[in-house]
Amino acid sequence: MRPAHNYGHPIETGVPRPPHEPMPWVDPATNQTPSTNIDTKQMKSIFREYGARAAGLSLLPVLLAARSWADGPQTTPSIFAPASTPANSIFGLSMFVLGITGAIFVVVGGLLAYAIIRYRAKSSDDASEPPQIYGSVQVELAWTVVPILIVVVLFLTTARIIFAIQDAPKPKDALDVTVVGHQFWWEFRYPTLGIVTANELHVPVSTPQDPEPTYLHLLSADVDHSFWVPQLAGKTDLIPNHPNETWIEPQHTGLYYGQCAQFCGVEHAKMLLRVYVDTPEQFAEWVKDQQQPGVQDPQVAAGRQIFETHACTNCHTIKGTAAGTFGPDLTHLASRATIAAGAAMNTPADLHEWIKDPDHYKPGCLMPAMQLSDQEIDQLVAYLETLH
Ligand code: HEC
Ligand SMILES: [Cu+2]
Repeated sequence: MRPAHNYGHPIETGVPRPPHEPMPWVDPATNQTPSTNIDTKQMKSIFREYGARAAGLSLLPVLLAARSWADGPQTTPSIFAPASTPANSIFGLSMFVLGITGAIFVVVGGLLAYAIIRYRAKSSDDASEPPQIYGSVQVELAWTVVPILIVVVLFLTTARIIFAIQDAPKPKDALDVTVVGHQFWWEFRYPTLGIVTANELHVPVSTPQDPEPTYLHLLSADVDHSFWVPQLAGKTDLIPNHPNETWIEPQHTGLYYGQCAQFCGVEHAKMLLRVYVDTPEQFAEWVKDQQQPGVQDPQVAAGRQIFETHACTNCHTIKGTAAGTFGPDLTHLASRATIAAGAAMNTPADLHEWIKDPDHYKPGCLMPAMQLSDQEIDQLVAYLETLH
């Protein structure tokens, strides 16, 4: 019998349980607990089955990190491929946190594996309990103080990055865009340029010679939404009556995908974002086009008339024709690649289907089917197609 400690009260160890106190799992015939020992063969097969998966999983962060070597936009956006200043800071922080938590994983997992293998049950064991040890000031201090220090370090680095992004001084020539979240689409207003558009944001690329970040003023027309373009910045919510700010500073041109990251209703998952990062020339040209009034092509007068004489005008703006604000501005609809916040492509066929039955692409969206004939819809589509 070896003495052990129970905070000063000696306890006996190595004593078999008294027979009058059978535990439910004790076999009454032998008065023994059934063996739960896993033999070496079983152990090997378990390792074979799960070991490879565990190894693969622990490699995951490394694989994901490797993706960041590919510059520029990705069709499946990843926070591990940052392409804008705030996203770069967040990526650096994530890697730091992954490094620390990865090291903890390796230490804890290693100790666990060591204990499992080194102290596994041997055939020579008598079924008695091993010596019980209670309390060790050193060990308890170590596993209290070390995690506290780790958490403090993680907290301070995270707070530093958050404040660095939030308090970044806004350069004078930064572009201002007001983003309004709607169920289930995005409105983009460029107050200094007099432009209103939807779902597809255009911003200029920012280079070291000519830094030009875009500051986004985030508002909501109805419920909570969240602006998230993973390669450009972290998520920021658009909250009714609580303006928020975020900014992006993309360093590579191209198309970046994002999406509303806050459940805002049935069609939340189809509230996609497209951010076009243009060269300064492309951007200037886009701005010039968007500042034009709506095209008035006499060849599609029939379609325009249908638009003007139906409720479309209550909800949509076409500069010079209608001034509704419930739905997206259609003045330059034809300049966009998609409709309905990325739910459908901007082709005549999809436009036709959309106007005929918006629920076909977005069940529960807030545009009603207008009960028009196919011929009327064709004329409408022909008109909308001219709105470059
Ligand atoms: C009750 C208001 C309402 C009426 C009436 C209405 N719409 Fe809409 N419309 C919307 C809303 C809201 C959206 C955005 C839907 C979404 O993406 O979830 C939309 C989206 C659209 C889009 C896609 C725009 C884009 O850039 O994504 C087109 C095109 C469109 N409407 C055309 C029409 C036409 C043509 C009519 C008349 C026949 C019409 N709408 C009538 C509210 C309306
Ligand atoms: Cu949303």
